[in-house]
Amino acid sequence: MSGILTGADAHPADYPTVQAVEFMGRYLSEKTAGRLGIKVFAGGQLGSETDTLEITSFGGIDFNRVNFAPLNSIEPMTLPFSLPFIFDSVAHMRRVVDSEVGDEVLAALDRHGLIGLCIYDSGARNFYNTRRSIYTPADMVGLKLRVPASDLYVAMVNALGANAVPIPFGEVYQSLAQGVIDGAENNWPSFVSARHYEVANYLSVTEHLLTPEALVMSKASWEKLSGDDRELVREAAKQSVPEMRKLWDARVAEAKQTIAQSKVQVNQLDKEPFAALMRPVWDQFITTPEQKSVVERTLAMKEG
Ligand code: GTR
Repeated sequence: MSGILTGADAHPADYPTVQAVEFMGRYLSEKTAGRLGIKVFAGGQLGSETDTLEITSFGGIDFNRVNFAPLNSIEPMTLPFSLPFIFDSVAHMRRVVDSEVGDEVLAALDRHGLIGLCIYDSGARNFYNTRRSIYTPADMVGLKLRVPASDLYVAMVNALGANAVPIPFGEVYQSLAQGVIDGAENNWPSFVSARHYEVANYLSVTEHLLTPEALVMSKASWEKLSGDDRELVREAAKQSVPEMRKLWDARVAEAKQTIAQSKVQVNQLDKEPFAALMRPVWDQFITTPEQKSVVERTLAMKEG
C-alpha cells in the first residue's frame, strides 16, 4: 500500500493531538521515502467522534484520534480509564498507559475493526458553566451540563444532581452561547481552544477525570499494509507519544495562562464530596473480571 492516509481529529490544527499524528506522518514519510504519509483532517471536519469512529471501523478513515469517552459504548474495556478519580495524577495515568495494562485496553479494540496504536495525554477535566462557581455538589443541582456520548459520563454527572446532556464536542460552544446548556466539563486546553471560556465564565477545579486519548487505525486499512509497514506504523505511533507529551505540557501551561488573564473565575474546592457521589458509577460500569483486573492493576500503580 502507498499513498497519503487520512486522519480525523476534533481539535484544531495546532492542538497537540493533531501535531502528534502529523509527526507520525512525517516519520512514515521519511522512513518510506515519501511512499506513506498522513493527512489529518482537523477541527472535526469529518464529523463527530462517534460518527468518525464508525467510519474508521469500516475503513473510510485510516487514523482517528479520539478521547476514550466515545469508545466507552463500543468496548467495555475502555471504561476503567474513564472512571472518575481512578488516576490520582498525570504521572499515574502515564505509568498505567505505558504498562501492559494500556496495551491490553488498546488490543481490546481489535474486535471492533479498530487497531489501538497508542494513548495520548488529555490532562484533568474540570466543570465550567455560565451561571456560578461550584463549591459543593449542591451548587450543581439543576445545571444542564454537556457530556460526551458516553453513558458513564451521563451517570456520573446525574449522580452529582446536575442534568447531563450528551452533545458532540463541535456543538458545545454554540450550545453554551445560546443557553441550551449551562456548562460542560473538559481539560484546560479544550476549554480554551474550543473557546468555551469566552461564554462559560466559572471554572471549578474538580479534576474528576484524567481519561486519556486514543489513537486508533482502521483495521481494514491496517490489513492493507505489509508486515514491515505495520511495524513502521507501530513505531511511528510509539515515537509520537513523548513528542505529544512535550507539546501537551506546554499547551496546558499556556491554556492556564490564558485563563488567568481572562475574566473566568477559577475556584478550588474539596473534591471528596464529589468523589463520593460519583463512586457508584464504578460498580455500575465495571462488571466483568477483565475490567476489574484493569481497575485493580491501575490502582496498584498509584504512588506510595
Ligand atoms: C477533549 C478531547 C476530545 C473530545 C472532547 C469532548 O478533551 O480531546 O477528543 O472527546 O474532549 O469532550 O468531546
